[in-house]
Amino acid sequence: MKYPFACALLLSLPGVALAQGSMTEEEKEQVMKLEGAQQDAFLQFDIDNDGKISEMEAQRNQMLHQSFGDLDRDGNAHLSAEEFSEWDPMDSLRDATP
Ligand SMILES: [Ca+2]
Ligand SMILES: [Ca+2]
Repeated sequence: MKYPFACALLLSLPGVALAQGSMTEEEKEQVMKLEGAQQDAFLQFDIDNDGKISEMEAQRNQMLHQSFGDLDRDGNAHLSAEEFSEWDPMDSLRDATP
């Protein structure tokens, strides 16, 4: 009865199994890259370099423009880096798909 015991042990430690099984060094690197890419994107949208994205600047990307109102939490018509970091392009895609 060695085998069922091993299974139960694995099931009781999902966090360990997940950390070891699903997150390879390569994947970690990709997550880092994604986070870096979002920073790059912010800089690309911030044309006048004032550290925030105006609605005019957001208009360059239809998906960002669509989410602009939601992302602008304090309603100052600008997205700070923090507000921009909440943007999930996939979210806009889901909303746009009936
Ligand atoms: Ca700007
Ligand atoms: Ca804002």
